[in-house]
Amino acid sequence: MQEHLDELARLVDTAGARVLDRLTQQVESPHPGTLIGEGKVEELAALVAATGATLVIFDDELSPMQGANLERELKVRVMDRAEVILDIFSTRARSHEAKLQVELAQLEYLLPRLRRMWTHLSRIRGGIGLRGPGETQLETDRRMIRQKIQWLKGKLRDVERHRETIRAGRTPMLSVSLVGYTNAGKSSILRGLSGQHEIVVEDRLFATLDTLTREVELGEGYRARVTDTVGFIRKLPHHLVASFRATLEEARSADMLLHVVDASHPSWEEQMQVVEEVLLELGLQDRPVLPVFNKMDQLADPVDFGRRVSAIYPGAVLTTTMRTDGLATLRAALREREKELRPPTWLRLPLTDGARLAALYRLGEVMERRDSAEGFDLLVRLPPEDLARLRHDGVEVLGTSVAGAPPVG
Ligand SMILES: Nc1nc2c(ncn2[C@@H]2O[C@H](COP(=O)(O)OP(=O)(O)O)[C@@H](O)[C@H]2O)c(=O)[nH]1
Ligand SMILES: [Mg+2]
Repeated sequence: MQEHLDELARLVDTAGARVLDRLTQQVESPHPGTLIGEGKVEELAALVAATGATLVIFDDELSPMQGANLERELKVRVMDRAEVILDIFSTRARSHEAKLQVELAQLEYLLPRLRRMWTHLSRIRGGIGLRGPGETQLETDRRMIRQKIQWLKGKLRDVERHRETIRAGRTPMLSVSLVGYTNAGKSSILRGLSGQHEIVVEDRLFATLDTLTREVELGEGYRARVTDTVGFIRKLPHHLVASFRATLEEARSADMLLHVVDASHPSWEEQMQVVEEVLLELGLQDRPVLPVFNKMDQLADPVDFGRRVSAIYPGAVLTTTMRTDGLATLRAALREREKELRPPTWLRLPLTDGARLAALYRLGEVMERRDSAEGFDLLVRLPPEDLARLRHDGVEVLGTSVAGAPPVG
């Protein structure tokens, strides 16, 4: 509970407000009109008066009606966690795409709360001579917002198509997407893997809103395409999840998701659960997931932690971005995954096909080579797409084998 409020306080800080005080209540059955009980509303009003607060933020979701009622009672602006998150997103969106997505989420959030927002507006303007909006005005506004929502959705579909085209044109290689709770270290991992120090890492919530993709070297000639995206958090507004679909499309097309977990966080288990729920909401629950426990340098007993976690998540990878070799385990795990996707295959090239022979060394890993009068026999690991192309071009495929000798036939 306190921890949820600590997290809310960090969100509020990120949004640029200062926390003056906190109030909690164990709500047995939420009050339909105000969420918290009558007595608690009075207590809250007194606290607002005593501290001179200009804003009250609820960790739990408020219905449009509850928000309006509370504002009337407290006479200050009232927000819920979702609105704070939306606010942060709106100030942090950089790319055209992120801006479209945030605006869509904001309008979807605004629509059922329009009347209340109008009240704000008239209060801010002093309210002198300004009547509240008439029903016709509200209806006009609603219609305009709906039109804008449709327009934004259309734009985002264009963005999605554009991304698809880019994806289709890329050289095929293992692709992985970093997902995880905000602040777990996703961007740090991409920075460490790619060696690109301009990637933004911050001890803040939601430093990253834009999808960023980098091709990284895994060692032994293996490479992967790694994508960093927006982090998840408890009670991420549904509108936001829905409107970030285009960005998260990258994750859908990835061969594998890397679920980055802050192992040093006291509630890492709850955070993992939140991430899994968001993945479910996005329809990504069936993607292969590799759990990556990061910030291992912060643990008092990393060996014990590793043992416990491997029992629950076999194959889990332990990392730290604070040491130069802290991502070696992750690189190795990704290489292994890539090898699984490329079973060793024996090919036979005619002796005259020197050009293709050179291409094979470039495209894949040549594990063994036997030259004979019949041609070059090669045991290679190749991306499935390249293998398919070779077959199509008439290259003789002798078979798939892990054993040393080429299958005779
Ligand atoms: N101690 C420690 N801190 C880390 C590690 N990885 C990232 N951090 C810090 O955690 C914070 C969030 O990192 P960031 O990569 O921006 O997280 P993201 O929100 O998941 O992208 C930053 O202050 C990082 O310096 C790690 O392995 N160990
Ligand atoms: Mg980040």
